[in-house]
Amino acid sequence: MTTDAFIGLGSNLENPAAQLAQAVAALASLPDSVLVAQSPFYASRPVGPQDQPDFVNGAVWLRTTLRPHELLDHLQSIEQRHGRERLRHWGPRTLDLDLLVFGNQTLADERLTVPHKELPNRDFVLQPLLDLEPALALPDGRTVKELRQHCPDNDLHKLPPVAREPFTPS
Ligand code: A4P
Ligand code: MG
Repeated sequence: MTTDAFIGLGSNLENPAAQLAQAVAALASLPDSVLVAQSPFYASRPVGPQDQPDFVNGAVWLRTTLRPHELLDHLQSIEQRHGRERLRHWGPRTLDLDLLVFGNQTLADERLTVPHKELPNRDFVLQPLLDLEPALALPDGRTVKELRQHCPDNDLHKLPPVAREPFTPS
């Protein structure tokens, strides 16, 4: 079965926009998946600890026959290849890949909560989703558009386009 999956990308270390561009290339080459579209990238103030650099955020739309936990495995292995270290909750990171929406599925187990639990509170997630698919709705019927109107403002700034990095398998 083919599912439309939306993935959030975030980075605030070691040239964040380049981290995201490389991650988009890695996502585009995942098995059993095609990249439908990528959003613009945005600069945003950190949510959580304030003693860390601003973030760059974006999102991609994948059409995939992977199952959700298989997709999460791939996201985590891409994070690892980007030197991701899990040091502090909501702290700085070279690359964070979150599975935001997986078709109309709702999942909650020890590894995976979908839709992502913070999605309604984060303009840096909702705005790229709106850019990708203005009609997107969550399984409970709430639209991303209405969530975006009610979520806290995090001073988003759209960044100029970054050239897609060639993907080099490691
Ligand atoms: N996990 C559960 N559900 C999911 C999902 N839908 N997608 C589990 C991905 N992972 C999911 O994640 C911890 C565990 O969440 C994983 O092992 C996975 O099994 P993590 O990325 O290792 O750890 P974390 O940073 O402690 O938590 P989390 O929840 O990923 O942090 P967030 O919510 O991503 O927040 N400010 C701005 N402006 N922009 C940002 O991108 N990001 C964060 C991190 C904080 N502030 C930010 C930003
Ligand atoms: Mg994460």
